[in-house]
Amino acid sequence: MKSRGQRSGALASIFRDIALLVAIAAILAASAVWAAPDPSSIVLTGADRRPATSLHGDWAAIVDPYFSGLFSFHHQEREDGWFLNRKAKPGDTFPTEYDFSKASTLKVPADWNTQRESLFYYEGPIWYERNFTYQPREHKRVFLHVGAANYRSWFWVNGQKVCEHEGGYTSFNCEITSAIHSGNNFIVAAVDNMRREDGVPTLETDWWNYGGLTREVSLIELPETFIDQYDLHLNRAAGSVIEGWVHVDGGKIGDKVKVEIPELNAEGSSVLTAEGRAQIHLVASNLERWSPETPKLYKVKISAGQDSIDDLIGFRTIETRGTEILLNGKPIFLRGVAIHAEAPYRTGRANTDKDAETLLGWAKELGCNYVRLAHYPHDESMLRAADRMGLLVWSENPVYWALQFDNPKVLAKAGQQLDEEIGTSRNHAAIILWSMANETPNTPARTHFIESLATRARFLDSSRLITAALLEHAEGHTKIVDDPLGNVLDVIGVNEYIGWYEQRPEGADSTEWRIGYQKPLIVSEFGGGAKAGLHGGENDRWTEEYQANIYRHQLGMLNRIPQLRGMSPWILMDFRSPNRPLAGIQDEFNRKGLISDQGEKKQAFFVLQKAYKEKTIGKPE
Ligand code: GCB
Repeated sequence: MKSRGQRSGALASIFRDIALLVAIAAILAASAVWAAPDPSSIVLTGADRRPATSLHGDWAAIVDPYFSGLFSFHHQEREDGWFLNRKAKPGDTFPTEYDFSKASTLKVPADWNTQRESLFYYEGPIWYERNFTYQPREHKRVFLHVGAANYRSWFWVNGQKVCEHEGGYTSFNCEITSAIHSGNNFIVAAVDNMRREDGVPTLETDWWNYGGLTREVSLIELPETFIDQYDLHLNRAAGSVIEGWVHVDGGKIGDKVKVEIPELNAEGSSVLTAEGRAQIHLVASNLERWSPETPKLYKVKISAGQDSIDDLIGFRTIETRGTEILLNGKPIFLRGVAIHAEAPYRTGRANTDKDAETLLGWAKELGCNYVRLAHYPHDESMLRAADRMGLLVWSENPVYWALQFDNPKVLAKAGQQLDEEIGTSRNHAAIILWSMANETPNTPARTHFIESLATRARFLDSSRLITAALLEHAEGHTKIVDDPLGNVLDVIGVNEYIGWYEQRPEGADSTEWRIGYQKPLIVSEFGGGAKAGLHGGENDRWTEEYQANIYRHQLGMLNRIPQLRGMSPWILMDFRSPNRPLAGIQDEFNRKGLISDQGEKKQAFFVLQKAYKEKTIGKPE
């Protein structure tokens, strides 16, 4: 007979095996949801580093609220919608109701809402068309690169459908090799920004639903076999080892792949496995690590067969130890601010280098070393600027508020957007946190849904930390963070609005916090609204004084949370939201910005700036 000790040992091992099987099943289940990616569009890492033909400029545009360009009068999808004929050909026997050559134009890349007054509130489909000339070359494949199209989009080249996409904040690439020809070509796109119950995000959000081809659209030419994705990062344990992989689309087993960092005289090469992937390992002694103080980027050349790409990559490590966040092995406090992709001064969707430099420049001026890019993946230009300027980034999947968490199709959509987010941005040193969600309701279906996403994110990228912005609840003067989702996170994010949606700002003074997890905590949102230039007493809502008062009391309270490792108050700049109609004050802007949409700094900006610059907030590093 076995002793108690042996029995419990055997039982423990059975439980370990079961736990392992459950974990494997969870991973398989999570991957199964994404097992069949849409073959018509692919994800490219470093797409902005590829030579490209930009299709920016004026596109003919037809507003089609009933979507009759895509659906017949019995609401059947048309294979070759009326719009594709563009205009009546001689001998046509049917009336042609649409003619792009007579239509007015919209700028691309841009949202349509801020281009035409009649489109300000528009939610629905708009058709775009553009002519271009092209000279395809032999043995080359051509891809239509779409930086983002909100929310669903369909594309045809010379009347041939090339792809369909769902998700408004990630880039994708449609192969158009067989549709494009030499000389004059035309492209037709339908973009529909109608909110959907089964969308990601869904019907309710607190930001403007900017529609259109909101980010760069271009043509990228690639060799027949080409590097589609790669991941290069610093090994956590061995300081001078850069590891990762390169994937080659169409590559054959045994094909050679090389990665070089000329400045470091470092080189690594390897061969493709049957999955078209080569593992990379290279020793880079004398490597200067990327950090907010020294945002060093290296030119990295990746080559495989006929293809090569030069990227600019920084190398650093990020991990947690107990309740610490360690950047390059050293504890760091994240002095941050949240940012929406709202364009400074002109409003609308932010999508230029200048927008990124203005927004992140303000964050630097505030004394930040970190920004939360809410609530969806931002434009590549923002991530490049964060890499250059030395700002750590929280990047977020648009799993916002109450999605249909029990709908497997919605999980697949969130998963696809996560794949695109990680696939395109995985080499940005700036990104340290993948955020799975924001303020989701605590239900078993929700927890299961986000757990699957977290499993997927870790499977795709084990070098970064997983987080989410949770909700808190209160017992008397104690705020409690015990959402079960915390179990699957590396870093706990929590949003709270003491002084705005509840209590007076002074309420923070008597508030204690009980965090149910021994993990680093980031207060991912707090704040309150103020109209720039509106002054009054500390107790007068909407004044700059009231907002500044919230910040003063919040800072005192936050400093009393022992495991606080960062904060990103809501928000750097005022942003448009249809939920904010208060006339004369909000005028459809969420006014919680520290800076107005016209660049005016409010008093709270200086309160936070002082705390950040003098490091009176957070644990000394
Ligand atoms: C939140 C949301 C954010 C809103 C903000 C607000 O909790 O995460 O998207 O904009 O509050 O201003 O109420």
